[in-house]
Amino acid sequence: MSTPEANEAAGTVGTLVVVSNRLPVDRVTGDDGVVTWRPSPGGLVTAMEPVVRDLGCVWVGWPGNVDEELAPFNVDSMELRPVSLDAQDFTEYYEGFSNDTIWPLYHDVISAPAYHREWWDRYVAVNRKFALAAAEAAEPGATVWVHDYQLQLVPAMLREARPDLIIGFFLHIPFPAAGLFSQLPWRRKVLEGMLGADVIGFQRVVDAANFRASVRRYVGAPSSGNVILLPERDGSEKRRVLAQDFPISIDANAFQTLAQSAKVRKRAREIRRELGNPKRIMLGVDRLDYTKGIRHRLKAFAEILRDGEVAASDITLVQVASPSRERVEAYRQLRDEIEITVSRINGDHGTIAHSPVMYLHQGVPREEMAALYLAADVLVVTSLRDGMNLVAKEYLACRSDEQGVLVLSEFTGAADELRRALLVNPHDIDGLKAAMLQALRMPPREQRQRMKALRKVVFRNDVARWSESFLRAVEAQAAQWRTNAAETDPALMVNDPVFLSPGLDSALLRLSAEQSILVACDFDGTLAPIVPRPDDARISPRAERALAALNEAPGVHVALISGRSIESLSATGVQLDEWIVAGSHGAELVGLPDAQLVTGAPSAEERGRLARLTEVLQGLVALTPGARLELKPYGCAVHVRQVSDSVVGDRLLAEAAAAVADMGEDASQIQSRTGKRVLEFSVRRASKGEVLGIIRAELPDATVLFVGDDDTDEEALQSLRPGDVGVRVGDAPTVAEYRVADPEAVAALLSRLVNVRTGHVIGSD
Ligand code: ADQ
Repeated sequence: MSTPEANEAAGTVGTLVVVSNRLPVDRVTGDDGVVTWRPSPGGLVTAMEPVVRDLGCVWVGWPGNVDEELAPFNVDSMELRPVSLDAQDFTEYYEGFSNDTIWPLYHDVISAPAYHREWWDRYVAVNRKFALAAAEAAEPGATVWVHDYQLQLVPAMLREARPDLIIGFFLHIPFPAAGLFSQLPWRRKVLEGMLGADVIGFQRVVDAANFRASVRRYVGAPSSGNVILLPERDGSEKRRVLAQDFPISIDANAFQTLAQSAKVRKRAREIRRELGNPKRIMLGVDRLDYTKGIRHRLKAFAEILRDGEVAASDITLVQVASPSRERVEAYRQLRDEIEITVSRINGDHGTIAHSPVMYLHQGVPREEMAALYLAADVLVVTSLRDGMNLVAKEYLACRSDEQGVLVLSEFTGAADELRRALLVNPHDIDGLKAAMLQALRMPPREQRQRMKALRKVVFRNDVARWSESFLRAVEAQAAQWRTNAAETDPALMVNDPVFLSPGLDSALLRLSAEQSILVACDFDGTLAPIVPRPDDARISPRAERALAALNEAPGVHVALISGRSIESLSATGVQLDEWIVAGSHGAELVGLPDAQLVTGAPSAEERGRLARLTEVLQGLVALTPGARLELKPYGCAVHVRQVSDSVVGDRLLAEAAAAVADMGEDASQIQSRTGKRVLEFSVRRASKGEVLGIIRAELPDATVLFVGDDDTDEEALQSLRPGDVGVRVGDAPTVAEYRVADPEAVAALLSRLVNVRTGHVIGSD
């Protein structure tokens, strides 16, 4: 059982009640016939385990056998409340409506969904059983967390029975586009069932958006950002429901620790040996499900062997496919097809000594899985549609050696976060083959660079953070509803004190709907207010929070494009690690997915020229009190912001320009730029426009928002294309279509983009 203190820390009231189709335990019958239960492996359990371990909970679910009445029992820190299902419940509610109607429909109709009225009736009846069991288990005012597509009606049924409860619902699988969802004969009832919750969590931004669109269409309830406003019959407001993405993750540390254990490392070496020490091991781990694209993976693999791109004797594809839903016809067929294909590949390309595909139709214990992850040079995830895909994250968590390559389908929720994986469209077999070959041939250095970045994402966003943020949102939503406090009204909070012009606001709305966005900003005068001493410049906290939120949002990249050197940007304290950063007007560039593009150190020739330039300018600047020479990796800048007499300052700038023009052969190789009370010289030709071009070549699908305040930003603004949004800060002449007044307005603009893209609110400071 949970302790009140622990629950308070998580923001929940009373004991947390979790409701899911299956109880998270498996029955073990000992030799003496005594039945015990142990926590079972698998998607939801894996994710919830750390939360429950810390908090304890009551868990309501089906124990896994039909026609069995069991009294509540305890396993570890969980009190388990079994819900009994009979054989017909199992066939019609579970195999039928859940796995042969909702599952294929929500996975974009990869297999045709079947619609049967008796399945639906049974689904309603079984959902009621679960709701009643949860209602009985929950203490007054408790938080109930309902999971997944089998129990979509439970939230509303539970609210009706127990209006005192705080209810969260999380959908582990995708939510389809309104056009597909509209097929479901009981679409409105399903939406109303889910809307019984205070918070509805989805894996991806697009799932939440799809849901809100269906709610608008079939329930007639509008939304403001991520908040759905449920009307009463008379049109007055009844309740607010938050429908937002909460991408699930794994207990990354636990996987890492497991993979670092001597036993698992030894087992990984053993696996390699047992496979005959092939040069490369490729791994696939899935439930045997048609959504996982196993056929596509095998087809691409077979073609690589057929084309002679890789010798069959040099490679083994280990495919672990755990048995799943074996009584549903589509799954039976799939198993047959896969097993025929595997035999065909091994028949065509194998020898007595070696089979290129090692196929295991079985679940694998977690330790063995960690050893497989360690042994695998490449993990291939080819889902045609997948809510998240935890296998991809587990692989990354296990690879503290920073080796190994992840080939990842862009149709997984994980692809929204894991952008440095080799992303593939599994329907494009040629593209998939190319990615597999790239992965198999990737040099260790590039593996390390990618793996490092990918692991960062998994460790930052682990399952503890997932559950905490979900439970916090549930509690906040409920508190707000209870107090009905105007100051926490999200609709009011998005009304920013800074007014953005309607034209710019609609440009942001249009931009936010793009699949891929690059938000590129200048620093001084744009994100950071101009201050007398450049060293004192600081990014506005609100802009920093907004950029961090944008950078975490799927499909959004953040770039800083500044005249400052990267070192000088870092010295202001701004956190650059996660962003693309172009310094020294683009002469320096870091953080692009393609590490090749990261700019190297100055050449010997550039260093020589820079030394001569510095010498000339140092002499001049020393003579003018208040003037300062800033040294950069590729140039130097003469600052006169602190020269008290502006005429003297201007004269120094003119003298500096003349002195550099006099530098003989060097002069033609030195580029100069005028900024606000600063004249800059660079020994490497670069411009903000050019560097923006380099960045966008790496992100070819991105639509760009560029914000800058300086004349040097005009080069970037000029390079924008139709559909991009250009914003100039201040009132100087510009080619930009939009203007804002100052860095405070830039922070408001970025916050607005966060709100319309993700529904999150970044308040003003
Ligand atoms: P699943 O479709 O089951 O989950 P996935 O997220 O890849 O898919 O895997 C869940 C867990 O099962 C992982 O911990 C994995 O290690 C384990 N697993 C998979 N195959 C296994 C095997 N052969 N042997 C042993 N263990 C195996 C659903 C959704 C996903 C979503 C999760 C969690 O379909 O999209 O990521 O829920 O929300």
